[in-house]
Amino acid sequence: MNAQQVTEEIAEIAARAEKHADASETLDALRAVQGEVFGRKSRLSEIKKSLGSAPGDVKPVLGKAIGAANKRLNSIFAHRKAELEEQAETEMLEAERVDFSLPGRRHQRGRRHPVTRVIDEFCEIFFGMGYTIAEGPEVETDFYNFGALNMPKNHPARSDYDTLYVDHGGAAVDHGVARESEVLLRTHTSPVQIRVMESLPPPLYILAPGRCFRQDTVDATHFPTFHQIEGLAVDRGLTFGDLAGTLEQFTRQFLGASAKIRLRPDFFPFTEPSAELATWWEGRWLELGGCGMVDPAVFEAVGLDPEEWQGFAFGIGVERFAMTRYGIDDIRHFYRNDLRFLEQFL
Ligand code: FA5
Repeated sequence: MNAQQVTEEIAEIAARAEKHADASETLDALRAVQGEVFGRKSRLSEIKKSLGSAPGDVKPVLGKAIGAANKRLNSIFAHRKAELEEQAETEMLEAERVDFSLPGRRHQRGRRHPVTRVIDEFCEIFFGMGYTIAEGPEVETDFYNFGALNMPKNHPARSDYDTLYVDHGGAAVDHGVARESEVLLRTHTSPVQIRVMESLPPPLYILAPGRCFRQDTVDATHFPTFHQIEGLAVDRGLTFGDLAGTLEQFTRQFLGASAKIRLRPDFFPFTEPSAELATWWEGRWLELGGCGMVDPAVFEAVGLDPEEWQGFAFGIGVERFAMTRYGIDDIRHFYRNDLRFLEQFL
């Protein structure tokens, strides 16, 4: 082994490594160069390994050369590493710079759906008359939707409601004949009357807004999902006059002082007498819902004495009411999710 030659080679390796280190543009590239120079299979490692078997006079010379090269290379790599780290940090700060002078991005503000808005305003007026809100489930049982409302099985009035039944596996069988499920989507908000009277003692003044479902064919005034607002008052000595006065007061507040209501005899199994509520709007009468005095059979179903308590109830179609209020000609507009329609309601 020629000490002179190897010393020169070590100096060359160091000079080449310095060039490559300086040319490295990233920390990864620098690490790769470092690996090549100091790696186990590198020429420098080979020389280091051969040091053990080198002749006695060559050993100190080579040892010194290797030590010097190591020192030089370590300082070169450390220096370049510091430079690249600083550069990376500067780039990151630049990329993440926040420009405080940029105008902010505005949040798009939503607004209440006209149906929600009518319900809110409706409730507001009745709060003023001392009413509170009650709620019931949208998936009901036959008992609450029909039975307790004086519509036993096979009652002809049931056919007025195109009911959607819920199939949850166990088909009911009556005298060998399969019949509809006991579970259904409520066809009106009237079952809430029963739930309230079962759980709270009178006097009661409650309002129950909510979604109802019927298998109705879609047209300008029918939709399979729609909303009703139920009202129920139970107290001593209530009369039909109280019902008429309440509805008139409400309509005036909602539609204006000149608004007129019309109550015409109607039939609902759960009220007696019953009436159809209509309002005068742009030259014609519009039917809004039904109402009447709570039928004694309903009081009996919930364990209230009909001699002691009287009551009135009403159920109003929210979409139809909103159509009257805003001059909307087709119920389908409410559910098309067309912003051009919805944005007209502040
Ligand atoms: C009832 O549902 C009774 N529960 C109302 C009632 C309550 C009477 C309390 C007496 C005492 P009716 O089936 O007429 O009644 O429905 C009431 C209103 O709901 C209708 O006038 C209408 O405004 C609305 N309505 C009914 N079906 C639909 C439908 N498919 N789409 C939109 N609105 C509907």
